[in-house]
Amino acid sequence: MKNFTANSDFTISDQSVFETCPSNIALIKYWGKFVGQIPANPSISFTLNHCKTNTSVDFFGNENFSVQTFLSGNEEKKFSEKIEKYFRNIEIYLPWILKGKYVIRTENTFPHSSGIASSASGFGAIAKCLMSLDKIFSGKTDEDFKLKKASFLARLGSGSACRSLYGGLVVWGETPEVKGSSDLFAVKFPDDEIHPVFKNFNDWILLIHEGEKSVSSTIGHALMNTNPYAERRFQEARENFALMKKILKTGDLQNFIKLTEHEALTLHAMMMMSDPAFILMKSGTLEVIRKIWNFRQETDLPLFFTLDAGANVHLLFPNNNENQKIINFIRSELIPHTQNGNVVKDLISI
Ligand code: 2P0
Repeated sequence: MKNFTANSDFTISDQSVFETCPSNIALIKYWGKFVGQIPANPSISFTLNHCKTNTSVDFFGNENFSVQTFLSGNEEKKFSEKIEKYFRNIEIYLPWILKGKYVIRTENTFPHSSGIASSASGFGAIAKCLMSLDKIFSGKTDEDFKLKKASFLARLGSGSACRSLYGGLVVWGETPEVKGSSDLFAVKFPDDEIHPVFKNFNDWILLIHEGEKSVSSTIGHALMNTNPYAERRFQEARENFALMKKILKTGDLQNFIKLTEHEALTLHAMMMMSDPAFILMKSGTLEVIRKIWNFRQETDLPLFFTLDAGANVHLLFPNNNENQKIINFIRSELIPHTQNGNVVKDLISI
């Protein structure tokens, strides 16, 4: 952490910066953390192509510290309070951060209150804006360092956000499987360790439930502290990470499907084993999973799912010319389980 602390060698001025940051979906899940936003196990995620947050920051230097935030043009006082607290927490890393007034305008490219997590792309975009300001104020121009520090700062806002900065497959959490990996920031998973079959995938997000979920991820993570299965889960996640690395290299799609679905179901099993227990899946989530399994059994076609901490289902299938049957099936059998017929069609390309 010492590396990212900064001295007070800076000159502030009024500035405006703009940054965009994508969302990500984990294949090996982060669920459970230690003090200081340290993950209990390594995770790996696909970066999405279309689901992004666009953020502009107007900084007025030498005014009293305050934060005003607008989401899609509407003032969000709760966001402002959260960001103000976040800025106070990271002052040792950006010593100029409390020396001005901020007007932050942010919007997501995915529908508002769709139930798609915006904290990853949101904190990713803010951290990028902060590092752009830091570059101006401190005169430090090392782009690699700037990216790494943006990931480090994004993590302190929301853990999964640190995986949104690089594109492609991204790893967060120290593991002997990935050189340079760290609990403090994410790193890119090497492109030459990824078989071509995984380099062009569809991720269609079925909006089973739109709107806020009943239990936040932060509370969900905290409940792992008393979950009797937590240690076993953290150990299994490490084993699964090693297995995933092999699968990514060899292009073993069958085992990729099996492991990705297992991770998603384990995440939700952990929620059910928490005290108090909670369930974020809806009946539509379960119906979709049942139908996907039947479809695969009948057709042998590579349609599978992963889940975030919510009811929506991420449908994963290779992006090639042979998937018309899969698309027809999604249209006729799966979309009817969405709340309002909405699907966010995203892509993963590496
Ligand atoms: C992940 N999730 O790996 C896991 C799997 C959701 C399901 O990280 O408390 O918003 O801000 O660190 O990162 C969602 O939790 O939680 C999450 P905080 P975060 O993507």
